[in-house]
Amino acid sequence: MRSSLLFLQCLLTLLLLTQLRLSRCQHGSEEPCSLQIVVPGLKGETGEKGEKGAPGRPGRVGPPGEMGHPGVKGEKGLMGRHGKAGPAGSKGLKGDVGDPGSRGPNGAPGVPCECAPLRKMIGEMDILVSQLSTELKFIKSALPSPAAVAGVKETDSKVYLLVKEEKRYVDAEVYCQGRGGHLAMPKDDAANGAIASYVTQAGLTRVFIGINDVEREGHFAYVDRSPMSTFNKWREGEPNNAYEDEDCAEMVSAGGWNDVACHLTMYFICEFDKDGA
Ligand code: GN1
Ligand code: CA
Ligand code: CA
Repeated sequence: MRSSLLFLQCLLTLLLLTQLRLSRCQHGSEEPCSLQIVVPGLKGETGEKGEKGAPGRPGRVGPPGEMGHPGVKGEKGLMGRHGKAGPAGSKGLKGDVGDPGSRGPNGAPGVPCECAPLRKMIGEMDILVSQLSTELKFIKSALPSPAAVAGVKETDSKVYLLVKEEKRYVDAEVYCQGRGGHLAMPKDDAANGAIASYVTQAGLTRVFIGINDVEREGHFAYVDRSPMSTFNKWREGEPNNAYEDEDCAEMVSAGGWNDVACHLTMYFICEFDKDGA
């Protein structure tokens, strides 16, 4: 088997060499083409051992080793920096009252009292207190039916009270007298304007005022029986005693007056003198 293999190898080598020689002939060689057979010689003897080779390349990185034993504990480090300030704490309890201090030195001698100006001031304050008490009593008297009282309006000398209860003229005057006043009696432009603005601010269009000609037709007077002076605010064409039945008076929102029947019911305005007026 081995010798037949060797024979086959020799035959292949011979074929190869034959091919080579043929190809050289075809490429224009001056040698005449001839067939030469080349046969390999015998195997030589084993040579001497060569020198030691150069060191090889480093091997691949190995897997991580096992964890070592814990080392010896190190020394304590230095103190760290201060941390940030924390939130404020809750307020502490009040401390005990301290002991009284020792008595101070005597003050300088006083000057003789000038009592007259002080007495005068005290007298004036007494008057103010009494005025305030009167006003407070009045306000309190108006309180039992606060829903009906649309606040008060003041001038230098009067306090006006708008009463939002519909009453006939006589009942309205009774109501005002029961609180120490009368139906409003405008006796000059300032008073008439104050009452008119009060009515307008309240969003009303008409209120009874304290003027009538009940005693004598055509001769109007105030409800406290004081006569009417030249001042009046009758609207154009009034008083007209319409239906021969108009002996009382109303103020409309712009401040003008109109005579109306006394048996009508409507809101009204009371007036009160301020103390000393
Ligand atoms: C009113 O109701 P009539 O229009 O006739 C008013 C009178 C006025 C008159 C002026 C109850 O009368 O007092 O003079 O308008 N009567 C009532 O036009 O308001
Ligand atoms: Ca009349
Ligand atoms: Ca009228």
